[in-house]
Amino acid sequence: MFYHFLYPLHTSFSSFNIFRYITVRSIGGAVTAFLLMIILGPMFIRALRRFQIGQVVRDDGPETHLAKQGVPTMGGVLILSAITCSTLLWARLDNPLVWLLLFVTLFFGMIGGIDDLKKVRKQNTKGLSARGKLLLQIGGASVVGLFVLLHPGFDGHLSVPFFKNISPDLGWFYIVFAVLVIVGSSNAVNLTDGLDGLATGPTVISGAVYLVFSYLAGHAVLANYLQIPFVPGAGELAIFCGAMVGASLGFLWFNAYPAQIFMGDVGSLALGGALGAVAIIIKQEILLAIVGGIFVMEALSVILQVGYFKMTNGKRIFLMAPFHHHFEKKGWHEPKVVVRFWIVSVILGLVAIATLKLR
Ligand code: 57M
Repeated sequence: MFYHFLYPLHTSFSSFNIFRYITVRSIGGAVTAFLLMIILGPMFIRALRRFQIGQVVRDDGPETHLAKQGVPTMGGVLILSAITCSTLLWARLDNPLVWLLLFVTLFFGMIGGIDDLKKVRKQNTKGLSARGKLLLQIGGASVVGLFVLLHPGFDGHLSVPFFKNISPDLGWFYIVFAVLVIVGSSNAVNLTDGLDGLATGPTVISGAVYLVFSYLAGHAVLANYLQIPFVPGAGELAIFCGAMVGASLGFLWFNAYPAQIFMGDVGSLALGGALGAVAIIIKQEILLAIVGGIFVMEALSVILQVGYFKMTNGKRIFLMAPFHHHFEKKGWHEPKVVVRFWIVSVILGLVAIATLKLR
């Protein structure tokens, strides 16, 4: 919005030129979203308490989690509001990629929100049916896959990190691939969101890395120089990513151990879906497995544990899945697990950035 209202004034006041720059607007988006979270957070937490929107904790988990019963949940509503307001303020609103990303994020948020409300209302841990949730997720993700294939200038080629000359063309199968990436990413973030700040930290890091990649993908000269796919208009997604980083950092303020609020499925499904969608739109799909390595490891730990559990009639690989519970069961203090996962996430983020030159 600022771009449309303030940038035209640059003819009278040259300093209004800054509203043209994606870098300035990305930082503006991050700071705005962060401030919205910090200012509205306490009020929002009080409102959740008043309306008794508190977490229902499973009784089969690590004992330390029983104390978390009733912690206000659905903080994702505030995260999504901050991301949306900030993106609408700082991004160019004539860019269809921005609208696509906002749509898919809010759609995934809606799925999570319905799930959360069902759990809170019924006061149990069963929300939407797994099948219903998956079908809705597939529907939302297909929109992105279709858009990418049908939009002029986009195609079904994949970028493979570290290999500039390998770019397989998936053709129409790209839609299925896009669905796998977006739905997988959404559910992986959801599985990771089981300790204070655990999902929020890697979301900040992944958002920051994709901010850089979106900026580069939208810049013809830099994309060509770095030999990454040039996606016209992708630069504006850097503003969305900035807003996601700012909102997640602002949320972490309250979600850090001991958490005063959880994001709920409304937050985790939406943030994961958004990361998957950015990866698809800017054609850096496989990179997500590196940047979001923590999410991948958490999801894999569940797949392996459940598979092995079924195959062996009740034997386990980990003390408990997802992976973070394994370390808790081993006696690591919760913040220790979380900070160590963040450290791994930072390193993976750096590796992802390094793929720009190592190819
Ligand atoms: C949801 N949600 C947390 C909060 C958050 C297939 C199976 C492995 C699925 C998995 C599962 O359901 N995972 C997804 C994870 C829950 O948090 C809420 O959910 C939102 C995110 N979706 O925002 O609203 C609990 O996580 C804790 N929490 C924090 N801090 C936070 O900032 O401490 C969350 C956010 C909260 C709180 O305690 O109540 C969750 O874990 O429920 N299932 C599991 O994760 C279960 N694993 C399991 O059953 N493993 C088995 C195998 C054979 C399937 C095994 O290894 O033996 C565990 N989950 C729990 N307890 N809570 C089992 C034990």
